[in-house]
Amino acid sequence: MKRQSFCGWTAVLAVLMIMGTAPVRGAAAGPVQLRYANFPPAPTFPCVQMERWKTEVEKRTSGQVRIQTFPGGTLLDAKDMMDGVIAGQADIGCLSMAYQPGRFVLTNALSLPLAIPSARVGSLVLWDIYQAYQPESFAKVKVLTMFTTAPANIMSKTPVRSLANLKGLDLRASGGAAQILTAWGANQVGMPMSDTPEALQKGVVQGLFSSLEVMKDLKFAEICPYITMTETVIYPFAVVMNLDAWKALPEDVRKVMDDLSVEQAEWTGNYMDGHVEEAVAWSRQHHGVEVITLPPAEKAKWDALLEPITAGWIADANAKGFPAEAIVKDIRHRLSVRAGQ
Ligand code: DTR
Repeated sequence: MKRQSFCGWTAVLAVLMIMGTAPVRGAAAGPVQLRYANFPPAPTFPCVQMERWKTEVEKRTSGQVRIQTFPGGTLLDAKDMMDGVIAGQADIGCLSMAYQPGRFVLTNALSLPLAIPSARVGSLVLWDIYQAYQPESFAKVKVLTMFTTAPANIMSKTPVRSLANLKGLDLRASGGAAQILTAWGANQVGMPMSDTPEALQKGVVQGLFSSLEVMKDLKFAEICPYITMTETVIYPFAVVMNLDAWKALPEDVRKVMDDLSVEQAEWTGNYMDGHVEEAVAWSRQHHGVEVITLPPAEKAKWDALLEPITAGWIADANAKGFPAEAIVKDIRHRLSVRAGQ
């Protein structure tokens, strides 16, 4: 018994000595390390905004936090992003809500054909709506920011000058944008943006429906010599953090991240809007891309085909228990407010 008690006390002493030297996370142990997962390639705007956020957080926390970024799906891919962050496979993740339309019903309302004029306005209204309604779909994470693309346009291998040119054309899109292609008579092919370069090269699709910066960032100008301006719909994104990782952060670090939320939304919107202009100019200059503007009478036909989409979303969202008409009315109001700022 005595021998046992001596051994027992020795073990306790050893543990206490080790504990006494073990670093306390976030205190004497040096910076908190956070892993930030993203799904598209590094040159694309979701990753450009990720690097800007990393720089600002590391600067504003005076080095208390170090963020390791993982572009290109190297830590989590597009469809696993939300569940991967909830499970702690990454501390932070950037996700395109269009890839899971049934999961993000409320915030995907921003993908309705509401004539959102720019990524800046879309990003600020998306953040306003998230703050106002706090959707249940984000209850298991901390939302660090949200932003949108610039309005989507058609990028194609063959010219699209009319609905007749669009009929049956295989075009890549996702979420609300996919519904719009279907309404116009195209054949929408759903896939994450990260899968689109291969689909274009293999001829699985004849183009895509998205914001135009990818003409440069993913070099689609080399494959799609035509752009048809529709300026119809944006795609919404969210940057989310694992809740345990969030709660483990020092209070002053959490304040830095909270204060960055709407600033990052606006920064990303402004970046996107400016980069789209650059990408279109680059595509025309370096690849002779033709930008097609639809005559007003033709554009009116396209717009008329979209009218049932918003009514359809309202019916679906009402059935799921959302105050759908009030949400759409609120979005329209906030669009007019943010557009005027
Ligand atoms: N096309 C939408 C959004 C999007 C627009 N540009 C990029 C660049 C990288 C990833 C996504 C996007 C989408 O596929 O989500």
